[in-house]
Amino acid sequence: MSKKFYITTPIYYVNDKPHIGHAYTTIAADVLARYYRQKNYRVYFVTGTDEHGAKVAQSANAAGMEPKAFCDQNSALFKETFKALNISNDYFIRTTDERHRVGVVKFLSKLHSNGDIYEGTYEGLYCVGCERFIKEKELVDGLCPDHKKAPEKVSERNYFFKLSKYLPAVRKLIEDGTIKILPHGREKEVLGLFKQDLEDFSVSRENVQWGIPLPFDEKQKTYVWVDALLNYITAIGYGDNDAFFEAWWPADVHVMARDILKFHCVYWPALLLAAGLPVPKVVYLHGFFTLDGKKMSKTLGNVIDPNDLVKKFGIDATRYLLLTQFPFGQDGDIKESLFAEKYNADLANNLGNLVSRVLNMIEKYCGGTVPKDVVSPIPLAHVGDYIELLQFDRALKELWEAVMKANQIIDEAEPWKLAKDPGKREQLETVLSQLAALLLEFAAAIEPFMPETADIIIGSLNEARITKGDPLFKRV
Ligand code: ME8
Repeated sequence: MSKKFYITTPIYYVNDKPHIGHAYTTIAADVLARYYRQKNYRVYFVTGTDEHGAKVAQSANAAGMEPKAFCDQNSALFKETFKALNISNDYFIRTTDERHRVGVVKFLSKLHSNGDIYEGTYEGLYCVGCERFIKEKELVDGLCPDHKKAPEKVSERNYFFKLSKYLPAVRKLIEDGTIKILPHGREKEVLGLFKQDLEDFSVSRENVQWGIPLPFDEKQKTYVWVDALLNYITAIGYGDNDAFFEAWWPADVHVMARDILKFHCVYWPALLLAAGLPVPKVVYLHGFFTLDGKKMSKTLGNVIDPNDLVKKFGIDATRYLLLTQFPFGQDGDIKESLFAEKYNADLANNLGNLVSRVLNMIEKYCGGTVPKDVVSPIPLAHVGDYIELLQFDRALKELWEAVMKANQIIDEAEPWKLAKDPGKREQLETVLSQLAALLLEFAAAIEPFMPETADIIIGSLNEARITKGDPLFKRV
């Protein structure tokens, strides 16, 4: 049987509608999922929405809505947006799903009966934006450095998870590579966390009503991060479908930005160990981007809705533009003003022209059929390796270099001149056949990134009679 590949994105908070940060991670995961399907892996790709907790409850309240109705509305927006971006997820999990609740209850009951959950009192600060307890010394001028808001003072009865008991084991799993933290460099950041004071953390909140009741104390609601992390197993049947769960767990890769590193690289493996479950194979932490140098935020009014990009540029171009802004593993800056320029240069001009030139010449000079069965003159040797390393920008760079070379081949060969000289027929047929072979290879390699474009190119070249067709990308 072919190999399995279970890939996840974070589940996103539904306190607001989706933005290009959510689109960015989900498109990247989609590229991997499509790539491994192409390689005949059995792929299961999960994304979804994180719906409980104080932040969502407060936003629902501000909107004058019941939390569940508010979640239904915003979760639907995420679903629609991912559809609009041609995301090929096999499953969309919502933490308000009944099957998720069943899994959470099973998991927490197990930890409780093993003695890994104990009752205590939390006194300290809580940042609703982060949905986490925050320490005095982390504050800058009394404010959470990420959310620029003063945290709430809380004093409440909580249940705690014995994180301390599992820390040495988690650390060892990271050090010996059982859990791979990628890209290289982030691993150091994670191991650095173990040198700080990592304390047992709360698995419940007493003062937050919007959540899953603890099975052993119904007055307490499951802490939103514990609820959320468990999505990775409930989505594949932990709690309601053992066989399916066994077939897919552990995750082959959890993809996310580095903002949620601690939860995924420390808390999550520790929780799994406590439940006697295998740990994920890879946690990939990509960079966090700013928009024109500023943090994307509602207050600044600079949040970009991915649906607006799709309306302006189309689906594949949106996917391309987001992934080519900066190297995937690094932090970066997105400049909205450069989108149109890059679209016109790379897509409308370079790729669009190449495809239309080749199809047009095959129609005009070869009666609409590729005359010869030849190999592509430009190898695309590393694209697959780059994708496997999540170096999407490098994969796309290699592909676009091939496009530019192909355009150069046309300029140098001048097929329109060859066509006028019967003695040069052989040469004309060879060059046009090579270009057709290149386009087919290019289309297969671009499929994970730009599935519709790949289909159009392959479809055009497989027509009984090839014609120039419509432009792939209209200039904007
Ligand atoms: O953290 N740059 O949800 P969230 C890059 N519900 N990626 C970005 C980004 C940016 N500027 N902004 C958002 C949560 N992202 C929790 C997760 S998982 C068990 C629970 C992406 O809605 C990136 O993937 O705040 C980041 O990790 C995620 O959105 C945070 O989404």
